[in-house]
Parts: sequence; C-alpha cells; structure tokens
Amino acid sequence: MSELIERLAHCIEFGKINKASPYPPEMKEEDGADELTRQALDEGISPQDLLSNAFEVGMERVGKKFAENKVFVPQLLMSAKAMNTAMEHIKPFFRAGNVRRKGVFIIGTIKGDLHDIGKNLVAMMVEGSGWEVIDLGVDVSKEKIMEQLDQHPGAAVGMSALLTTTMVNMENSVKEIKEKYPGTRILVGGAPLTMDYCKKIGADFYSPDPQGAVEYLNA
Ligand code: B1M
Repeated sequence: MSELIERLAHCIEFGKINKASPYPPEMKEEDGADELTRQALDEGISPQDLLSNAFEVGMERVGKKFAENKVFVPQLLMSAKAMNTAMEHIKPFFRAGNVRRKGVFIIGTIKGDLHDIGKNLVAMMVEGSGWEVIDLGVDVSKEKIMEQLDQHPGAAVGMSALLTTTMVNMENSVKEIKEKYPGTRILVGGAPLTMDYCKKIGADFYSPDPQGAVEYLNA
C-alpha cells in the first residue's frame, strides 16, 4: 500500500499525469497520477491518506526544487496538472466531508493587474498542500476579497502583484481588510515586492516563491 502511495507522490513530483502522457520521457507508458489514484481508491486507501501522503508530499518536493532553482515553471505546471488530475478523483470525498482541508485560502491578483501566471502557481501549490483555495482571478478589488471573507471567516488571504504601479493598491486593501476582519493573515508576493514592502503596508508575510507561501500557511 505504501509503495503505491510513494509511486503516486513520484508521479506528482515529476508531472506524470496519466499513462498516455509522454512526459516525463523516462516514465513513458507507465501509469500516471490518474490511474494510480483510481487504483489506490479501489484498493481502499483513504482519500485523506492520498491527499496527505501522496499529493502533498509530491507537491512539496517539487516546490522545494523550484525554490532552489533546480526545476522551473514548466515542471511545476506539469506537477500541478498531475496533482489536479489526481484531485478530481477525491473531490467527491471533499464534498461529502470525508477529507479534512487545512483551511481556506483566498487569492487574487491585485486591482489593476492582469498578470496571473505566478498567482496561479501559488494557488496550485497551496491547493496541493491540502488547503481549499478560492481563486478570485485577476484585477481583484478589496470588496471582492471581503465578500469571500464574509463567507469564509478565518480564511487567509493572498495577493499577487507584478507591476510597480499596482502593488501600491495592496496597501489600501490590507488596511481595510485588517480593520474589518482583525486577525486575518495576509500574504503578499510578486516580482516587484520585498519583505520590507510587505512590512510597510502591514501585511503578515512576503514570499518570493510558492513554496514559501505554502510553508507560511502550514506553519
Ligand atoms: Co507584463 N510586465 N505587462 N505582461 N510581464 C512585466 C511584469 C514587466 C516586468 C515587463 C518589463 O517591462 N520588463 C513589466 C512591469 C514593469 C514594472 O512594473 N516595473 C510589465 C508591464 C509593464 C506590462 C504592461 C503594463 C505592458 C503594457 O501594456 N504596456 C501590461 C500590464 C497589464 C496589466 O496587468 N494591467 C502587461 C501585460 C502582460 C501580458 C498580459 C502580456 C502578460 C501577462 C499574462 C498573464 O499573466 N496571464 C505579461 C507578462 C507575461 C509579463 C512577464 C514577461 C512575465 C511575468 C510572469 O508571468 N513571470 C514580465 C517580465 C518578466 O518577468 N520577465 C512582465 C513568471 C511568473 C511565474 O513569475 O509572476 O513573478 P511571477 O511569480 C513568481 C513569484 O513572483 C511568486 O511566485 C511565482 C513563482 O515563483 N509570486 C508569489 C507571485 N505571486 C505571488 C503571491 C504570493 C507568493 C508568491 O503570495 C500571495
């Protein structure tokens, strides 16, 4: 049973989606995350076990390698695709309340900003680490975030910005969210940001990469 879980974690780490997928070349014709997740469920492995010991482990391994510049965006995207494919099989168990999530994470690219590639990577990594992710997309106003906080009290918030002209919109959003929902954890990121800027605008944490975001949320 644990061998199957390790094979699944390996598929996610290396982005092997299904048997038909030619990537990565060294795993050609082998079962991928799709087939192995179905097999694991058929063999009675619990969805919780799959989430905690295969999906999260695979995403954590690739996330660390990404943070250390050992793999790059395409590899991370393939891993996320493998994880999403596997996740489809366990989604019915989430809906039935049989699988616990670590919390809710609301994420979006800040108002005025349309860049979403980095934000999507963060969302996928956080989801792969066992959180429920509400992705509000791009050009997200503070009102939109607060609507979600009304529906999900205690959720953590993530904001991404890629432009020096839009990162300034974070300050206002952080201030109003903190006033209306004290205690809300706000995480910021994006190429022009720094930890100093994060502190200046009153956010809780800055991460230069998705893995840092995952580690902060899990801690
Ligand atoms: Co634009 N763009 N762009 N662009 N674009 C940049 C950002 C720019 C640096 C290019 C340049 O001039 N050299 C420049 C910004 C300059 C500045 O602000 N100082 C720029 C500009 C000026 C613009 C426009 C204004 C251009 C114009 O129209 N005149 C315009 C603005 C549109 C708008 O947003 N309102 C514009 C438009 C676009 C496209 C639509 C064409 C496209 C975006 C497509 C999309 O995202 N769907 C685009 C792109 C692709 C880029 C570049 C080339 C690549 C950005 C990217 O996706 N990087 C970029 C130049 C560059 O970086 N070489 C550029 C890859 C991505 C994985 O990295 O987003 O940094 P990144 O995310 C990282 C980390 O930052 C971190 O994790 C990710 C993985 O490590 N991270 C977080 C990100 N968010 C996080 C959140 C977290 C934690 C970590 O917690 C919540």
